[in-house]
Amino acid sequence: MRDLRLRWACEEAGLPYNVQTIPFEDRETNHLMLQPFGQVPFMSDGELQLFESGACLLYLAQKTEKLMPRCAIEQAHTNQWIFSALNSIEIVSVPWWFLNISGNAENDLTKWLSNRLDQLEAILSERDWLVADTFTVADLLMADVLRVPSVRAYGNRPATEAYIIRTTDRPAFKKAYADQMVHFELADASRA
Ligand SMILES: N[C@@H](CCC(=O)N[C@@H](CS)C(=O)NCC(=O)O)C(=O)O
Repeated sequence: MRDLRLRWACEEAGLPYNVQTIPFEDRETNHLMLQPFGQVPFMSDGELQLFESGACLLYLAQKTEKLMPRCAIEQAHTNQWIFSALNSIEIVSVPWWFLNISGNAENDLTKWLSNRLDQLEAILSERDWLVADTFTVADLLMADVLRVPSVRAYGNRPATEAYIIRTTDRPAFKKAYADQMVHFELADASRA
């Protein structure tokens, strides 16, 4: 779930936060004012109400150098890789994943995704992090897009695999992930 991205960013940045659950039932009446497409995640910070995980991450990143360098050029490069993760990788990986789980494993998106992942593998073979030799919110997002089990298991791309391990080995990811699992379990139990 894409809400993990926001948790993970807050953990990396040491920002206090709390997570709430919103039911997917009756989205027309209880959800659309907060997220016009009825999706999650969305967030608030004081008066600010924000949706789109990429926009939320960029907002959080402006609060701390731990997520984005302060140098204008490096910020531009962070933005660039944020858009790449969403608009060059996830734009293919999500429809590909959807076709796969709905029984269309032989689909035309496979070649497209494969090409994108190979191109990214070439980049990740040459460096540990996407921007400025350091972990940024762009790595957080790219790793979250890539770590989807079917996407990461698809093909042999050792640099990409090492990158996902490097990013998800971070204490902030581990805490965010563990907390999210507990959150889901409690939410399921309260619905049962
Ligand atoms: N572009 C949105 C996508 C959000 C999204 O697809 N969220 C999923 C859950 S991870 C969702 O709410 N799906 C239900 C739906 O699209 O109706 C973002 O990055 O925030």
